[in-house]
Amino acid sequence: DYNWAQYYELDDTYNWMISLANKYPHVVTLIEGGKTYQRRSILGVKISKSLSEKPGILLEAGIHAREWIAPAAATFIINQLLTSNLDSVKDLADNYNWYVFPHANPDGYVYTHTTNRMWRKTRTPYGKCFGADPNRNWDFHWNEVGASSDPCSDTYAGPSAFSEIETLSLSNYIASIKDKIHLHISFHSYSQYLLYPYGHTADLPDNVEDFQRVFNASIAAISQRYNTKYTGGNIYDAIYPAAGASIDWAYGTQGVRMAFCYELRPSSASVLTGFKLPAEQIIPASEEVLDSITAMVGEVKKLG
Ligand code: 0X9
Ligand code: ZN
Repeated sequence: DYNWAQYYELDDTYNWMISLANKYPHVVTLIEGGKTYQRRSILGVKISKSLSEKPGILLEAGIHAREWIAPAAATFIINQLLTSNLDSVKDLADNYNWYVFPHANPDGYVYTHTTNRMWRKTRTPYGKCFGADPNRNWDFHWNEVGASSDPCSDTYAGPSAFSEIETLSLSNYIASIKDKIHLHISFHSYSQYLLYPYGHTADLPDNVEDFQRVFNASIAAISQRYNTKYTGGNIYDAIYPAAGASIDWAYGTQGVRMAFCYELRPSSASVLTGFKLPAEQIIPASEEVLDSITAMVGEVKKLG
């Protein structure tokens, strides 16, 4: 049975999501963030415990194919929202509508299983190379900084903003529900950072004091359980300039006032091992990020 002691292939997780929709028909709805270049579905679940309108939280993971802990943590959170008996988790499930896409880059993820574990991008052919970086492809200050115009680069921004059908169609889905979304969360790995806009400029978002308050509560909460230290801040200063990321687009163009990117475990490693978080750490890494999101949602709620 599906569990969090191992990493799964795309179809295993999609079949598990389909089984959830069958098991919890009044709570789980399958949603589709569009199709990929290779015609796979970008499958998501909406978790909604009643028909009344509630604030929405959007969680996308797996934009980068090799960051396997990201989709694993997203499915862990889906499962907890549906099965946990803890009051703190039940409150999250009862009081919010969740829109979760564990695999924002399915073609890339399949490729990391079949051919190249270190693949990052989409699989769109561009001359003799493949793929654009789907976290440099969103239409907000696209390709201004921290991205490449070389199709063979791992940070290739693509020939134009939203050139990738994956980012175009997922962005269209998000745009269709933007007024309901109070918080957008993106899961990546690795480095143990929590990041907020912007990536294209050192200028801070106009509500940076709110961001910093939510950030502080979120990184305090993530260390409680296993003493795991996260740092971060605005992306430009905390890691590096990078334009065209999903959370910057959500914040900068959709009016989503709270948008964060988690760079999950491990803290640091060589690129060869950093993306290969041992499967025994899926559960602790996911538990602590759910602790953090619980605190994050509580702080966001206080903002009104
Ligand atoms: O470079 C990236 O896209 C992310 N790091 S990763 O090692 N997972 O590739 C950082 C993205 C954060 N950027 C913004 N939120 N703007
Ligand atoms: Zn990433």
